[in-house]
Amino acid sequence: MQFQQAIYLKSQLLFSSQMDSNDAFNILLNPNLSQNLQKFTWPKEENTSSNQELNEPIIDLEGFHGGSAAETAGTTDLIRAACLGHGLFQVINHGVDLDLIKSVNDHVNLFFNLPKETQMRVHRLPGKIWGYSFAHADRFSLKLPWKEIFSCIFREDGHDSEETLFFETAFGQEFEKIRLDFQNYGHAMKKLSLTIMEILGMSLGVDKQHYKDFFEDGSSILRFNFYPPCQEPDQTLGTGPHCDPTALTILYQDQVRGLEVLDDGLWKSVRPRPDALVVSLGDTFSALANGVYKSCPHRAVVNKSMGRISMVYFLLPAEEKVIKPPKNLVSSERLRQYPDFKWSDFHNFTQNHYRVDLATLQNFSKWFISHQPT
Ligand SMILES: O=C(O)CCC(=O)C(=O)O
Repeated sequence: MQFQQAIYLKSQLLFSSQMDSNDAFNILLNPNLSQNLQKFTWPKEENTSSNQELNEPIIDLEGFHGGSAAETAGTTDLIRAACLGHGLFQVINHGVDLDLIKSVNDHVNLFFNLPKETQMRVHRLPGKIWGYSFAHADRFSLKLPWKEIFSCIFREDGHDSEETLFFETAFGQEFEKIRLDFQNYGHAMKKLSLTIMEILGMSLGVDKQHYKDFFEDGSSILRFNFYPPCQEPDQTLGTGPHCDPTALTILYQDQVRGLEVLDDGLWKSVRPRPDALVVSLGDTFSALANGVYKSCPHRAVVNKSMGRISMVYFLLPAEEKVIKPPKNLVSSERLRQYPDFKWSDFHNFTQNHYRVDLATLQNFSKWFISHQPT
């Protein structure tokens, strides 16, 4: 069967290049191919598509950037409507240099085309977020996603971080140009995400500085996904159904379709637009909005003939900041939906106790409350 062959080939590729370098990959190197096949197979109810396109708003940020009150009000209304529904919209004239996006996309493309042994120089180490991994094989035991991932953490002063040193050691001088582009991309995304935080604040009737100030000292993750073509795309998923545990996600996708959002009970495709960035809400923002806005349920499908790249920026609060909604979002009609918690608590839950899915925040809340000292 072709799907089996595809897995076999991928496994052989990994096997030939890094046999003993990473336990995480052993799962894929298991000689028992039927077991491997099973690990990439998702139940039918989780991978049916509707063949419909999502009707998300395309929001032009030019008026907001230019200070137009009328356009800002229009933008705020559109964003409120999207966030009361599925939680996703696209932005154009977002202020991120399109050449920079292209440059980062080129680096990412190049990386995913490197020989496996070069990629494996930066394979993700246990307990770290950054680095290269295949199929999240170190964290997931069943229903593996059909993708390769390269992640980095973005910090404003990232030059001397452990992670930068790790990449520099692996790639040498050549990494400098890439590091600079990643750094500039991270800056631009952070700036855009703080702008969106202003608009989200206004859309919820909260002081426009409220969420912006909250995230000012936060860090961010850049995740680059590569979805190889798959001979049996209907049996697997590139990224399983989930809501991001983080606060806000800004995604650039190449022109190959794959991102889908659960809307009215149907998985609908988010059409790639060359100049647009896709923005979606995560669980942490939902908690900060006392559940008035929900996080966006999404996933990525794969296809038979074309590889796909997505570049995902996740905005996070500072580790120890307490996540709680502003007073005006809590009332006797709308009681607190989630407990006070810190990003470090939530992150620990998703890394060590729970595989992220569509109900992470609800399950975290229960777990967190039950683990509080009495
Ligand atoms: O690649 C995509 O379109 C979605 C990626 C995603 O949801 C993720 O990396 O968490």
